[in-house]
Amino acid sequence: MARRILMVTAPAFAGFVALLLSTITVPASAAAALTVAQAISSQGGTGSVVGYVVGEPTATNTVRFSGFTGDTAIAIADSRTETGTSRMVYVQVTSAYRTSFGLLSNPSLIGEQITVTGSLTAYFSHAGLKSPTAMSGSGATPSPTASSDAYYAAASGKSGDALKNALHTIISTNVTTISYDAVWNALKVTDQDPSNAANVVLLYSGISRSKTLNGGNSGNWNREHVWAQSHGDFGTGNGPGTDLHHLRPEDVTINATRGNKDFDTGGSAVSGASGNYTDADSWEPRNAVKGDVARMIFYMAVRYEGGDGFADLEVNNSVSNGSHPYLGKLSTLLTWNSQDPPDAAERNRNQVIYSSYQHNRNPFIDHPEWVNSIFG
Ligand SMILES: [Ca+2]
Ligand SMILES: [Ca+2]
Repeated sequence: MARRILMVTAPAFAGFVALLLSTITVPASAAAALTVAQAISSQGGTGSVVGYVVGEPTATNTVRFSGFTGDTAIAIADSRTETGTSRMVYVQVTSAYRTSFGLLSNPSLIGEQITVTGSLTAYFSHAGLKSPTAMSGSGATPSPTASSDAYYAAASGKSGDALKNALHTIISTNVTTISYDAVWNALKVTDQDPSNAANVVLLYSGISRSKTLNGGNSGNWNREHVWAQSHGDFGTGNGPGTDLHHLRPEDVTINATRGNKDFDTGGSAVSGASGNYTDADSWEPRNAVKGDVARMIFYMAVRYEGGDGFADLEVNNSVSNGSHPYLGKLSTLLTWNSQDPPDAAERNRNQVIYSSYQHNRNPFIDHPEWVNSIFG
């Protein structure tokens, strides 16, 4: 049976895991689950704890948020964006649960809410839960609501321009920018192929290519600016030109073919990038990343408002924006956001950028419905 599972495709396997998780339930007789904060302050005895999977503990004060190394321990917290280890419970994942709950095997579990039952006792010399007798998950990452997620608290109840302004402040505060050179190594983490840790997945072409083939020659991959650099002329200094939320690995030749075109449907099939189309003034990415592209563009329009030495980037309905700080086509991008909602891989990428690099999030991956509130 295990061999058969390993042979099915990755999406089918994810679906199987989701189905598996959704069918494991805590016995009805179990007492109400503790929050993580309650479990930290009531160590001793047995109990159930509910929390979001945030990482893999490897030492008392060390939790990996990406690049997972094993299936034997996970960290859970009351907020899916938690990075402080003092607000986490470390959960021992015993052999019976590793296939479903180990992060090396299931990196897309990051952000998922789970319930675990076991001994509330120290693990890695840290507040913990060991020897689990039950572990269950919702099978899907719940979209955080503004009321439940501290990160978006200032956006609670807002819509339209007020929501845009609140999100701009949230995603521009306490941000770490990285250098253009550092982008190379970051992309090797954020865009790692889930089925081959030696490779990255190229955005438009979908090709899995060796991480070591980064560079500027034919056959290499390089750093594609999804919001084309010339639309606002922001260059490659720390800022929009190095913002990982819209930088993706792409084949050098495909990147050059996209150039600085706006996004829209139509044109001729692109050689070497199946499912992509282009004409003189626009680029249509493959279906699997249409929504990803739209949400990257909407992020950039909210993140950059002209107050930090860079142009105010905005989305419009043109496909002839040239060097203006605008990118189109708005109506098409709205459709793509709806057609291709965020999946586990896109959410995981957002989490990795947040926890390991920039410490800000793309709100439209967490809340795709905010796209229409602001831009619809
Ligand atoms: Ca997608
Ligand atoms: Ca803007």
